[in-house]
Amino acid sequence: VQQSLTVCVTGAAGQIAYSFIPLLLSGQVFGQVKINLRLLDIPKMETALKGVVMEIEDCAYPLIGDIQTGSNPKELFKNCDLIVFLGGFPRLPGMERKDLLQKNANIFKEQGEALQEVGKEDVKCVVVANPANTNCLILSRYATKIPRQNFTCLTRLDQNRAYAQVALTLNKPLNSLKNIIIWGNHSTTQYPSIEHATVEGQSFVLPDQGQFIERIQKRGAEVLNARGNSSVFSAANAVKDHIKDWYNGREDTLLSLGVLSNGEYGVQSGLCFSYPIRCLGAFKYEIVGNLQLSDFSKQKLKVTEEELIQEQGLAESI
Ligand code: NAX
Repeated sequence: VQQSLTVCVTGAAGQIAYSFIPLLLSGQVFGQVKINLRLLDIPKMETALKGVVMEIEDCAYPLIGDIQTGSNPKELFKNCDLIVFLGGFPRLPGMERKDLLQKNANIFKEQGEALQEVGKEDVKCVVVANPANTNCLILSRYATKIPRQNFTCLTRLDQNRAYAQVALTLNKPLNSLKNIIIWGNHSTTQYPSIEHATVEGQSFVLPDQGQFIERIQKRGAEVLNARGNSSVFSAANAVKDHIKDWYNGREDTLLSLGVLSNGEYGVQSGLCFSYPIRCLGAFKYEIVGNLQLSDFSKQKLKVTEEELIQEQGLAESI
């Protein structure tokens, strides 16, 4: 059992960080482990970051260790055991996808270089900022001394959304469901699959699978339209679930994490692809590579893989 962990949160003055930090410091991610906190954001958010630190102090969390804030990843990534990448360039009105990809590729290039220079060789990374899969891939490219399995991106929010919708549709408790899988990109091409899923140990079908898939693919936009703002506490909650299960392991079900592909299921090696994952504890996992896929599923995997190949090409043209 760890006595203390050093955790950096990037985009720490942003919305998801504001919901995630309390989960981390109240012991909901690592249990009763002391947390040294590193908060990174851009220089213009320096005052806002100070405000976040004041609120952390005012919570009087017993688990808080030391806190450092700043805008230089080379200072803040030092000695970190885990880095949660929430910081990114937002999509502004009129901005093309290509521009967004390249802006973020630049940020993740710089942060990857910082990791390579000052990072611990066993640091674990969770990329949340969009385009999450491709940002994760770029990060790993520039931090070659860190093992590739230490890089993950978040598709747990999509997984949680899929579980919730299936539970509501079948009118069954959430904990009776297992092995719903998110394949591919955290985008509208993702493939939320019930092909290997069970309810109370039995496989099942949905009344309208097409509608289910589309609902999960577009859930982010559905929340945005209703709230006038993107998903925040559900995203923070998913970051908590992702790290907690990756750290502790999970025996009872397959999980979905974006990880660097070694060619499993014919996906281009090197892409950051959301796969069925078995979390083994102590931040170890394996990609479950031997599930039988229907032709329908194979075709869905191709679509999302092609989008990731395209994103990779755009990001590389920086
Ligand atoms: P916010 O815009 O509230 O916060 C982002 C923060 O990042 C800001 O404080 C900004 O100043 C900071 N930032 C920008 N450039 C930076 C840099 N180079 N270094 C450090 N910090 C930097 O966004 P928020 O709602 O918190 O969302 C964070 C990210 O999560 C966004 O990219 C968003 O698209 C992504 N999401 C990903 C999800 C997923 O499932 N993978 C779901 C939720 C969310 O949409």
